[in-house]
Amino acid sequence: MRWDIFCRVIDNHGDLGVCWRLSADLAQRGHTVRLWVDDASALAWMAPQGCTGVSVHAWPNDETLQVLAQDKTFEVGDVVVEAFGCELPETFQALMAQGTPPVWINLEYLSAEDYVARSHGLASPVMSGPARGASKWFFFPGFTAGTGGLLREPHLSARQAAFDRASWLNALPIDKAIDANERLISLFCYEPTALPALLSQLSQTDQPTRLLVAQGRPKTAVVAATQALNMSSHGAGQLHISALPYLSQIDFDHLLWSCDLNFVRGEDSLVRALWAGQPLVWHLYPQDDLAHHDKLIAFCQALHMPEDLMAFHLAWNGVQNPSNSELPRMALDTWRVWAQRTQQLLQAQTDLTSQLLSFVAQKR
Ligand code: TRH
Repeated sequence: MRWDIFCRVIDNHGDLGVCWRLSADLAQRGHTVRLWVDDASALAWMAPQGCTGVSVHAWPNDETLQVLAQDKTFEVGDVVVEAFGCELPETFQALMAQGTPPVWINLEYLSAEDYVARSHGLASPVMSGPARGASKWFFFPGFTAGTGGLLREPHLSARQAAFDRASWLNALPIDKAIDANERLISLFCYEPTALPALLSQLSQTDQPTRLLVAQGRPKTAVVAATQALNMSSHGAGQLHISALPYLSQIDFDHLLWSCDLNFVRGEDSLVRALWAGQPLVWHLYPQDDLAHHDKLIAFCQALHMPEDLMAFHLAWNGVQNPSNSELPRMALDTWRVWAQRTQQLLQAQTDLTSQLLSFVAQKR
């Protein structure tokens, strides 16, 4: 089938990260995808190699849409995906109303909260605008049956089985080669108040530790935290801090597969860390109304997280007393058992793209 996927980059990289991953997954299954995005610049490092079957288009302005409307050869896709409620341009909606209406999907944000299973797959009639009377279908990713599932491309486990950790780490462009006896921790976060506590905890552990810091906000946050601690930006004691360049999504997976603990954030890197099967700590996208606290608790409970890992999550996300910047101790052995079990549990679930394809087949 032919797909039109619309994506607005709010801030950070997850909107585009998810839409690209979905587009590439569909294309690799033989579909043709047009990805319409207002700011595609992050694809330069996220997916430098592009993907056959995916064409990237600037978010269409009225002029472009007028041209498309006159272009007799232009056809709206069989499926239109409005990612994260990004509101399709009215003129495009008018094009959708001509001819056979496409299946209109609103792909929602990922959450483990109860409302997801209740809302997933429901139709919402379009009450106004040129597509009035059409139905928009709400598709909610999720961790449990009754939701739309999680993005997991078909060849992922084959890739993981073939991965050569040692040679990938050796080729990593960082300040100092990684030592075999170093514990590896990746850091992808916003600005957690507990970051200084993490750095000082890691500098005093009993094992040499390498913190691999992702480019962008994590790197800036680490510089600020080391200054606050009067610590060198390269770390101290048992801790050595290495800044990473922006990695492609493929290499970002390799980072997660190589580390003994992954600090991830937002939505897409959380799912990739779950597939990595290594201990993870999730930093939620902070929301003013603290809605992310409920989202976090629901996640910890839905995935039966060990108590101490949940306590670590609450501290890392500043739940309870945000001023508390202390962190509980890490228990990587028990956290790894949980991560492996959770990976197996979630891999048994039908992946999001497969569920989306059968959902669309019913609605066409
Ligand atoms: O960047 P994020 O914080 O995006 C967030 C979430 O999507 C959140 O749901 C949304 O509300 C908010 O944006 C607006 O975190 P996320 O979701 O993990 O997306 C990051 C993407 O960037 C992910 O696809 C991984 C990718 N990435 C790389 O490929 N290479 C890198 O070097 C880095 C740092 C990220």
